[in-house]
Amino acid sequence: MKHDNHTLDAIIVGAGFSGLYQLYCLREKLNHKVKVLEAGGDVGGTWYWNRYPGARCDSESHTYCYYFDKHLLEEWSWSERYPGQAEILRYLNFCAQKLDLKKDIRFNERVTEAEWDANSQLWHVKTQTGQTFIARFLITAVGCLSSANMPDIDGLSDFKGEIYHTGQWPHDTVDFEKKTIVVIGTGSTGIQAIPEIAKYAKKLYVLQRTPNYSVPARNRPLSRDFHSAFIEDIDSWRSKMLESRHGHPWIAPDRQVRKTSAEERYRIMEAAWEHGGLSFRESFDDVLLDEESNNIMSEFIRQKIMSTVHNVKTAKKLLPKDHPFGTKRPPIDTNYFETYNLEHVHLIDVRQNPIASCSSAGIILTDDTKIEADMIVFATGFDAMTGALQKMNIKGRDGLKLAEAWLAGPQTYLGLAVPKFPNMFTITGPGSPSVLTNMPRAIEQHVDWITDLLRHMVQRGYSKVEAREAAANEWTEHVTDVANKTLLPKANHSWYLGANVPGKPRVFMPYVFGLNHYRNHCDFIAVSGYQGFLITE
Ligand code: N01
Repeated sequence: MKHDNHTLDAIIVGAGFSGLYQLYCLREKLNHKVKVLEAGGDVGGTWYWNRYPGARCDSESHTYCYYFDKHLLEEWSWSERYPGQAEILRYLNFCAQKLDLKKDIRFNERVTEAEWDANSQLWHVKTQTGQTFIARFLITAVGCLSSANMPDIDGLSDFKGEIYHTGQWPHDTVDFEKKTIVVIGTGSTGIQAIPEIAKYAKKLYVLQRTPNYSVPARNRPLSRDFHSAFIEDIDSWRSKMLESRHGHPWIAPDRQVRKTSAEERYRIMEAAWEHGGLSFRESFDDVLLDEESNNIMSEFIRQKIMSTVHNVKTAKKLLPKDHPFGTKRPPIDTNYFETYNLEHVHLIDVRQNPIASCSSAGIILTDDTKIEADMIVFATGFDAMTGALQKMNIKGRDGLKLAEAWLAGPQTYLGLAVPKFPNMFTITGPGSPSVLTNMPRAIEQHVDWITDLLRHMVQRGYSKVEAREAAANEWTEHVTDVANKTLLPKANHSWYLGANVPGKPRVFMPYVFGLNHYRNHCDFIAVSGYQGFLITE
């Protein structure tokens, strides 16, 4: 594409898994002039920010990595079944160095504004440092869970102790020793952090609003033999992941909970529980489709909680009852429920007795109970899927703000593009399978697809592409329809629905039909000449 020396072919926002791979593809395959703008001080995305104790991925290590380059797979060997935060950061640095990516990344450049200029047909992107970058394409690679959700608690600024949000964890060591600590939130993050913080705290209060299902991770070290066997078999691992709904290397067998005898299903669930990890949910294929089947599996987990936690009152408080298993992102844990057997760990139900305010000394509950603390840790999640995109103040055609366009919920075509926002792509955007999958598989698919579309445009001399409104409307309706065929929208407080953020429209955002079906559909759209897009000179 032709432009002056200052104009880039593309600006990519974010240097996590998606931004790094998109940079590599555009630079190496299309010879594009590209800059990545990254708010953080280094590569890593979610793994740069989420440094809280216990932070670890729930996809298995040898699947939670790039598969596009055999050398990267061969040269990096993972040390544990699930990769810890620090190891993932080392891995992404290794990839960035091998592929020489950092030279095209501007760190500490938080995007504050991006505007489409109809005259020049270019994006003008401004950052917090006052710089402006100009490019033909704007590609967001900001992750789905990167805008922290901080509850608005009356008097929080009066608190004299330390305050942390798990998603914005400091780089310096946080010292828990001899301290009384409050953790708010029992999602995947809280469930990982609580056992680690409990190891050091003098006293730990867990403020739980919604009890959660959690399955043991059964993390363990991996041997060199594991790595060699994996390398021998990479193609088979890859094809299993690509054939599956979630991008993990397992496929739910054609087996339904309800149609399996009580004895047999107990045996299956017990074996899956012992094996540990997210595949527990895939022991049957009707868990998210059939309420009665789901209830049987949910009850199995409730019994595990009752038999793990010694104090019956505490155990009962931990039983998830207000949503079916798997309808909120299922956490996997290491000694989460066991932690409540420690004498210095106290569970407080803030659904029954909500947080009223904060004082200089700690948290005050509605019944006037005062919890004095040295530190409050917010494990309260994210303004998921749309938060980080909207924070960038993106303006499309005729000055339309993305926040206005999405007032009633995100409207996208394939989760990849938004009508009235020409030449903009949203990697793992709302309306794509993203958070319901093993993310690197979803990311590679999106990046490959965007790269192919840009190649298609270069080859034909086109310079502008925009999703058609009718196609986006139809896709967004389809996303809602397929979600409604499952139990997933039944979780009242789920971030999948935006229900965790006050005032956010209640719309089921990820695409539940499966990464395998989604990929086929995207491929079909490409071979049909990019149906649903208006591509022009
Ligand atoms: O966030 P969450 P998260 N007062 O939204 C509670 C991924 N992830 O950071 O359920 C009191 O799930 C809230 O209560 P409720 C993964 O996709 C992956 O834990 O809304 N409590 C909930 O308990 C995950 O799903 C990994 O009633 C308040 C908690 O805070 C996603 O990130 C590890 C509150 C928030 O849970 C987000 O997980 C970690 C308030 N005002 C995360 N506001 C792995 O790969 C919120 N809460 C393993």
